[in-house]
Amino acid sequence: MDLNEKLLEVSRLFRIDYEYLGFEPIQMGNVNRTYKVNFLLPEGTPKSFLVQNVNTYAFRNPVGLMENIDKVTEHIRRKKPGQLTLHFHHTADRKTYVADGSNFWRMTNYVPSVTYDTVTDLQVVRNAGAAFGQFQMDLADFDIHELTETIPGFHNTRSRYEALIRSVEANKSGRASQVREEIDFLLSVQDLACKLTDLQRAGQLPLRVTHNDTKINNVLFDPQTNEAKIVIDLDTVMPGLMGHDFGDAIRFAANKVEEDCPDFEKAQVDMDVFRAFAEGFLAKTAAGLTETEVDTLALSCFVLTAELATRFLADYIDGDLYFKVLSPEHNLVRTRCQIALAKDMLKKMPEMEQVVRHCVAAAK
Ligand code: GN1
Ligand code: MG
Repeated sequence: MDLNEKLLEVSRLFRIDYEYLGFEPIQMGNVNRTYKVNFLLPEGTPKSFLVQNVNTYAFRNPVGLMENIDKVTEHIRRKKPGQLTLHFHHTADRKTYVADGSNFWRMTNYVPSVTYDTVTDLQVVRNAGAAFGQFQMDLADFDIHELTETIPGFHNTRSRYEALIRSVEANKSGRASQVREEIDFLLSVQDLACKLTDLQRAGQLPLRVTHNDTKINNVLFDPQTNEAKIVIDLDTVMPGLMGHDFGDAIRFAANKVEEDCPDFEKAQVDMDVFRAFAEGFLAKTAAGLTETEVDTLALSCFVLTAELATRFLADYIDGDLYFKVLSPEHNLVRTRCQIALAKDMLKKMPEMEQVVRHCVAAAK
């Protein structure tokens, strides 16, 4: 069966019975394959949906993942009758997926929109902050025990360090000796980088429902107004910390260069972007934050950046097994870029903390 026939078959299983017009591949994320499937309504109006083929190598528990997503999206949808929300279609037997041996399919509504990989427009950044903050608030009353931890220890920084140390000892690729400087730096900041994990373990930071992949290109914007329409890519929705979502968003959006920039010395926090994101995010969330969450929000940016550096570096030493690489040095370039950004964050920490405090005061 060719892809065209397959997408039609999958659409029918999701009970879309309109006249099928065909499909277009869509560039979205680095993990799953996405297609826009086009139909014609009886009155002659075109209507599209998104069909995704989930990468089950990256996501080992796709059924658990879809159960998480289904619960979360339905929770949000119930709160917003009549409003645009992300919606996963169900099969006749109420499943949000179609598994056919090697492939794992799902279908959502199609939302005409634009996304941004890098942003300089501060209003767009502020809107993205508000969208991720609103996502948090929409799920503030959701019971975390209903969610499966589909990637165990995803943001457990202590475990990420243990994994790095194991990779260095195993040295599968023989590359460990070339990256001594990077290993040493990351080890030197280990306790600071593990602060959120340690506070959570000590019961001082609450577990919440978090998105866990808050890159700005996971927000869909209205092409005319640049208002944020919805948050997408819920593959890593799991119990987590407020700082995971704030920190990862800043790590990505507020970096002056892209996360794999070879000119890694240029990696720095853009404080205007930091402030704009914090304003948007905290306007939505500040009222519900604990004091310790507020106190560690700026630090969380450093934590998430250092944590990702350990993941990139471990993967480099393992021989590039997890992250897709475009060149043999790609994971090393990413590591160095994250380390440079983490160092800049340490310098700017007092300023970042001040901005957070200011935004929290303004939101109350
Ligand atoms: C991965 O696949 P993508 O681009 O959505 C990774 C994130 C990292 C990110 C770095 C499931 O996200 O944790 O921050 O790469 N996702 C997973 O670019 O490991
Ligand atoms: Mg993702």
